[in-house]
Amino acid sequence: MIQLVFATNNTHKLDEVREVVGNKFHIQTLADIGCTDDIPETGDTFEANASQKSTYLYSRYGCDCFADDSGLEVAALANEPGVYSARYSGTRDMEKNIDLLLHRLGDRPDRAARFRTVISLRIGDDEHFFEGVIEGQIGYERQGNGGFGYDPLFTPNGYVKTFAQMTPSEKNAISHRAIAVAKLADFLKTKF
Ligand code: ITT
Repeated sequence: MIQLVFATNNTHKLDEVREVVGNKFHIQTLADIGCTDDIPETGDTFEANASQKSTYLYSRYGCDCFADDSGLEVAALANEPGVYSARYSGTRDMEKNIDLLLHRLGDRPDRAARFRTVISLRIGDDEHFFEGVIEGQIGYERQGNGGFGYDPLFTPNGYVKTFAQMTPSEKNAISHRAIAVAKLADFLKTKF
């Protein structure tokens, strides 16, 4: 079976990707290969950051791997927080990040937003990108306890529950990450 290292320190991402992939291929963690490095992430696009993470891992550890860079783009805030989603308030504290987003949006009626994931896959010297996007709306307050990150604020278009009110499998049936991972899995199926 194909083995790939997922270059992430975010255990929520790992759980989501493992659920979507099932037994199609085997995902190893950074811990599995003994990597405790703080992998740099200094780009200003999702593509650049995903590539930076997978390239770092491939060049130091020589393993086939992939990395996901993702975030929330809010139309009325000129697509903020975007690549800064994880540290929007200057910290990784999601309570503060969510508070800042709600503060900046205020009571504006235009609450359109999208989650975007870009995956960079490194197999040998080859690199391939896969993207997933889901459009939705930002709420006026948090709703739900599931998921992670900005999930309590985001209701996908056509649904009444936020990602945080959905079960993991409900979120994984439609999410930006699931869309990107499904493309990755299809690609691997044709190649191996
Ligand atoms: P790695 O870089 O180690 O993978 P990270 O959490 O730093 O983990 P990113 O740099 O890709 O990941 O930052 C993405 C941030 O965007 C993440 O911390 C969340 O705040 C937010 N985010 C991404 N996907 C999300 C999702 O499915 N639901 C809610 N928030 C999400």
